[in-house]
Amino acid sequence: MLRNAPGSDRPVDEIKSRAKALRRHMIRMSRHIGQGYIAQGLGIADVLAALYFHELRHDPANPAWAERDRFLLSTGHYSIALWAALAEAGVIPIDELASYGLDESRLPMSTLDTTPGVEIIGGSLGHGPGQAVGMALGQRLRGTGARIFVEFSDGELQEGSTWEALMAGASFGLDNLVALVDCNGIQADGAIVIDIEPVAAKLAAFGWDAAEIDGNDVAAILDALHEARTPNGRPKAIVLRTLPGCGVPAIARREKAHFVRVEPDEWDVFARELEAQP
Ligand SMILES: Cc1ncc(C[n+]2csc(CCOP(=O)(O)OP(=O)(O)O)c2C)c(N)n1
Ligand SMILES: [Mg+2]
Repeated sequence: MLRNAPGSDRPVDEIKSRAKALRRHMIRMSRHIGQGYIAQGLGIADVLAALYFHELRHDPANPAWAERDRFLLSTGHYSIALWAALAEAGVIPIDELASYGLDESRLPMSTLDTTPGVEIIGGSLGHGPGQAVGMALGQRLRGTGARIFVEFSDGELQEGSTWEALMAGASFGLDNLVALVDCNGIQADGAIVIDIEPVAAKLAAFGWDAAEIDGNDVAAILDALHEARTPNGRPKAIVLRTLPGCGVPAIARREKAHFVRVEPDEWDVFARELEAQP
């Protein structure tokens, strides 16, 4: 069964409730190990909900379907969000989420492509965009009509390989390629080190159709994804301004949000705060 074929109406409320379900999964997943890359996962939840429950042409029962659209998570450490999305979509069992980050788990803290639904190995930052360009070119040569969506981060915008890939994507005219640039304002120990702004203008100067939106605004995400379907010979970029910890104020307020360590009594607070969000 094919799901989420492009062209359907924009189901804002359904995507919001899917995003909340993803956040709920993530809080549960990290609870038993007391830590994880939770803030980034919560920040990117709205985008993944929009992709897996509206935009991507994919088949959860057959994640290796050759003509599927591909979603590449370049920031492997955001895996918690991908596991939640794949489970919610029915690609992996929801019960398996309890193994997040444990030895021998198929759901490690950084992605491995041996897990169903995962397109690339993440973790070594700066490699997703280049692989996405190769895949988009390959799918175009095969004439499958498949589109490639690649997420990468503001941290990765400080790596030369990212800009080489961006240049190549435009040079090849890959309008089946969509970059989802997660600008969450942090990189590891704190704020962004090298000034990367103005991101959207730089992407446009590199030949991409670039939009910039609030990455936690579901209606804006769906609109931008819809706009990115335009087959005009230029790759598409959506710059997402996301809030680390979005949906759980007690996490969003943390000064050090890159790797969150949690005291046992904080989990119930997180869960309550999430459910209290509209
Ligand atoms: C090539 C490479 N260099 C360094 C690291 C170590 N590292 C892991 S996450 C991270 C932060 C990068 O910033 P960003 O991708 O924006 O992540 P965020 O802090 O927003 O989660 C770094 C430097 C890495 N994984 N790969
Ligand atoms: Mg970042």
